[in-house]
Amino acid sequence: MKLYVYDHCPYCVRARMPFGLKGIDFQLEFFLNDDVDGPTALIGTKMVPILAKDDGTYMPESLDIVTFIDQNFGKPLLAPSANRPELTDWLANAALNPLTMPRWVQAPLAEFATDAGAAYFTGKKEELIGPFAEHLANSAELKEELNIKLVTLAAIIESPGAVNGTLSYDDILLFGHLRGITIIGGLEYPSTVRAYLDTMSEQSGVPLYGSMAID
Ligand SMILES: N[C@@H](CCC(=O)N[C@@H](CS)C(=O)NCC(=O)O)C(=O)O
Repeated sequence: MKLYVYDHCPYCVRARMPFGLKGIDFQLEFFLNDDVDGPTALIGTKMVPILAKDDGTYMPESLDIVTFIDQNFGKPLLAPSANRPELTDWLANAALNPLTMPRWVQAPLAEFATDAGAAYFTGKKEELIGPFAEHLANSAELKEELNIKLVTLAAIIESPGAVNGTLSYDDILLFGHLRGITIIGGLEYPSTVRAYLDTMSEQSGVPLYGSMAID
């Protein structure tokens, strides 16, 4: 099987996770961010993640891919979401984009390997969140706000390998979005959040950004 992704894409992290968690062989393929024809040829629109199945068909939608892999390859691992309001609220209010987007595009990620790939991302995302330069200039304040949110998150995480204590769809949602913040240099991680990131990365095989982090 092949999974088509962008490295930075939180939905793609979701789709990558069950392969690592279950030790299933797959090939990771990266589209350039401005490649419209590649994904469109597979699923009729420019969207990732896309799973190329062994039967020759293509599956979009991150959570459909997660369920397909979890249910059809070995014993299912993932418990249903516990629908914890504190976690739902945290994810809904995390507002990570002004910190992450201007940094992802400066990092050596496969989807930004060409100037056109990076320019496409910057143009499209600045329409959504405003000029990257302004967010970068406002980094100290944004990081201070995120540091406070990470303290709130620490109280929600029940164990380093599972936000609810047992691996579940909530880990797919949480690590999917949280992994991206490791591109931000100089954050203060509460030990519970640091341990969760490290453990989930190791178990899912989705690397953190580590030395790529940008202050
Ligand atoms: N509901 C979709 C959302 C996927 C999604 O929004 N992917 C983004 C990348 S993070 C995308 O491909 N957007 C089109 C683009 O970047 O041009 C899923 O869960 O798979």
